[in-house]
Amino acid sequence: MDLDDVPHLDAARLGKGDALVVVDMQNDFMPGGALAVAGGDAFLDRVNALMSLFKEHDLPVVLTQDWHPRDHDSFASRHPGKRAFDPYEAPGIGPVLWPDHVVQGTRGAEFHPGLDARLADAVIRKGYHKKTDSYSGFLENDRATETGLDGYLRSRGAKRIFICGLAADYCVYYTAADGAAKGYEVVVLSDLTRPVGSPPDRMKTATDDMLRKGVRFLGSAGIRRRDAPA
Ligand code: VGL
Ligand code: ZN
Repeated sequence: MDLDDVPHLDAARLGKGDALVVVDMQNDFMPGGALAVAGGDAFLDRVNALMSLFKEHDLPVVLTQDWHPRDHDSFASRHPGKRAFDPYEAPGIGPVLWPDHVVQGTRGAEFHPGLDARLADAVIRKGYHKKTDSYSGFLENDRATETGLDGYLRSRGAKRIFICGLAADYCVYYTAADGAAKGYEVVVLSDLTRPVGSPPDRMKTATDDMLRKGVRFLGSAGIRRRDAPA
């Protein structure tokens, strides 16, 4: 199923135990970037407003930051004869290879200047082990190595996490699926994310899997303040 066709919640009222996770809103994933996601910069203001709203409620706001060494094994440039977006499967790498992106210390790895990163309580970096990718904000692609996000959210008392950011069919998808597997109530903000779209059916498969795993979907306009009238 496509993200637009998925059944959505009507609304969600913010309260104790809620947290916001903003995934990989970095220059390289924005239009013009090394691994550009179409429309990736179209909802920065909404994300800023949402971060402010969570802060007002004293609820945790976490950013994830994809953060690769310059010779990361997920880069097609490391594999002779391969090109970006070519299919490739190896332990911790795949299902496709990527253009070089979010290399540590480069401008492409920085958060988009339109994202107000001052509003975040914590930044969790991921993808820094050369031989293993990390799509999920929780677990690397070996499906075992923790990033620390779960520990952070748990120690802040989070029970329900709202997820937005890039990209819908990779890092948002895996973060949502892993969050659900770890026992969080997971709500993906479907208007505040966009897919890479490679391979082409990727978003459909990802959406079906999120549904199977109990992830729920909401438009960000459905988020209600704690004290809003019913
Ligand atoms: C991502 C592909 C490679 C993402 C990161 O943020 O979704 N996708 N690295
Ligand atoms: Zn990456």
